[in-house]
Amino acid sequence: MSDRIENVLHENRRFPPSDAFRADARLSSEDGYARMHRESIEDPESFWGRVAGELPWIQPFDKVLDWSEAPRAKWFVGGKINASAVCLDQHLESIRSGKRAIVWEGEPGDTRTLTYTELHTEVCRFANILKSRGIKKGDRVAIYMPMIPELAMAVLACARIGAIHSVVFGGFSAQALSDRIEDGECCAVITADGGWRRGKILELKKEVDAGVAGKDYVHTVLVVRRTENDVDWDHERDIWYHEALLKVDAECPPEPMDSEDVLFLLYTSGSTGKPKGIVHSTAGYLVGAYMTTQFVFDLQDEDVYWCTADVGWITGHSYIVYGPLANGATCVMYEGAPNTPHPGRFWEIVQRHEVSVFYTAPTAIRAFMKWGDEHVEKHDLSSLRLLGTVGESINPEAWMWYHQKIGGERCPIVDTWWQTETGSIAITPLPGVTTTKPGSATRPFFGIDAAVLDEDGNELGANEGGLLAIRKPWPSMLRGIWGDEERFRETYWSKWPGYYFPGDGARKDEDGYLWILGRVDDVINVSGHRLSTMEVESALVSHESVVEAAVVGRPDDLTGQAIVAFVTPAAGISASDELLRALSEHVSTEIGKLARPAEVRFTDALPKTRSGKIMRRLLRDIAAGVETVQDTSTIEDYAVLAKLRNYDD
Ligand code: 7RM
Repeated sequence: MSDRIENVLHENRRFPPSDAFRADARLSSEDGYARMHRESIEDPESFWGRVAGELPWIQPFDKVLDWSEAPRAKWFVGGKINASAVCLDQHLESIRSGKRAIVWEGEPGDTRTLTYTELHTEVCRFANILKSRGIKKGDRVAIYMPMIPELAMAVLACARIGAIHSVVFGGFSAQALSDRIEDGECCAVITADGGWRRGKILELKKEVDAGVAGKDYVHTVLVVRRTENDVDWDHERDIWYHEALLKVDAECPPEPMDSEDVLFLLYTSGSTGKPKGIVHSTAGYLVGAYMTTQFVFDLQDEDVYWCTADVGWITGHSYIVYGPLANGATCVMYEGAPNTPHPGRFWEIVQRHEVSVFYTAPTAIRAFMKWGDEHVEKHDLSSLRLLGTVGESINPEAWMWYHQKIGGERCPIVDTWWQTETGSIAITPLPGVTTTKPGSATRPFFGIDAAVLDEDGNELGANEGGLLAIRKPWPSMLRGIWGDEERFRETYWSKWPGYYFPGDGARKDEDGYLWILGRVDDVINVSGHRLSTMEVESALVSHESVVEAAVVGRPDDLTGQAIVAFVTPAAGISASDELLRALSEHVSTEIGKLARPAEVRFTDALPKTRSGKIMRRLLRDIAAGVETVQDTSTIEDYAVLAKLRNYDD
């Protein structure tokens, strides 16, 4: 049987960067990109050695790459560096010392601004609190916090003393937190009394109390006061941050860390069973985050940069904390929901802080489309000059809306493909160079040798859908799965010898542009035709009556699998047989009869992870009518699941 994924969607629109954008861009010529990319692949040691040389080293490295123990890469061997010093100390002696590092807005409307000098001081004091509790280099510290400045400080304070941080998204349950604390054997948890979400208090301390119950090895719970709700207190274990602050000074030299020392763990849910603690190194990770931030977001000193992700997700690690701060950028950080107190909250923030670079997820863009253009049009978005997306393929309809309504048709859009495992952006347009095509993440970043292969490792031809592969090591690649070497090798390195397997399907078009087809576990096989769920979804969403769609396969005696589509109709449109027929017809014209759903289920919401990814595995079980055995701990809204399950009732 063929393992190819059929290519069904065609997109002919092209968007070259404007002359105005190119005039000031860091990189503005195709030749420049081609030359740099070629060097990064052919001579990675000199390329990355030069980039790494821009960071402040405590002790220089003597070798750029050691791949002799593949898949265990060692980058910048022999060097010593500290991530918090890269993000903070290096700016103190420059014109950036008084520059705003973090411009924060709480959901209730309170604000706080920290300059690089101020953030440095806060991080040093924070680090001294950790030290005063005996926390030291190599210890694991769980961080479970709302999106407040202290979250960034906690991350950087751990990095400063060489403790390994493990950020757990503040919306996760006590159980999810408990599993992650246990897997990493964390000795401390940094949290807050609560955080604001949609006008309500998320009681984080309560979850922590449940999550650490019975774990004697957790000797410290450090609590930041945010929402002032009542909390239970263990006088041995718990300490208030604001009280501890009074007892420490602001002098804390950064711990010299070996390039390959672990900087952090971050858990991702695997396709089965227990979440994987992805391990990232210090220097390689920083070099990746630093360089991608600079080139993908074309960062200039005047920019006000806003990434809307949560720090509990890799996007927040790389593009709220490490990447932007290593570059001395001004970063906006927002605590709350995008529609609190009104659906225009994000645009109000863009206007107020004159955001120039804005990075969000397709799922958020589709929500804005659904809420209506009037909430966008009320605000002045003329400060924006560059837009980005991440998390899943962006359907061309959402891309065009983003381009027109948010970007005012003047901002390039960078559709960035990457993973927790890649550490930093791997496939992306460069905004001053790349002519974009809506829905394509375009071309590999420097150092990324991306190819589309079949199961046997043969490279496929133009427009043949297959498996995405990365054929060379890159600095910010994962260094392992915490405590599970076997799973690390099996999951990522066993498909083809020496090549990294990300688990995504892709095709390369005639211009060498990459189109990500979604997770290969999500591919549907109808009568021997392998279809990407993403493409069928994209066809559905291109119908005017649809805002969102998720497509899965259910077993079918005749065709192997049959397509089931879960569809959210646009505002004011209700489910009807007529709509059903119209959608079937639409998919038929867009893709072909073959891709017509056997069943369409209308729903007002889809089950998603907290980072906005549709949980197709759950939908697959629902479509097949079986009880789910999947890990549901990362689901955003259980009510959605319950509703879908009771569909037939
Ligand atoms: C950053 C992040 C990784 C998975 C990845 C893909 C999907 C991410 C895009 C995308 C198409 C994109 N890390 N993905 N970005 N698919 N186009 N621009 O999302 O570890 O949480 O997820 O997300 O399937 O493998 S993650």
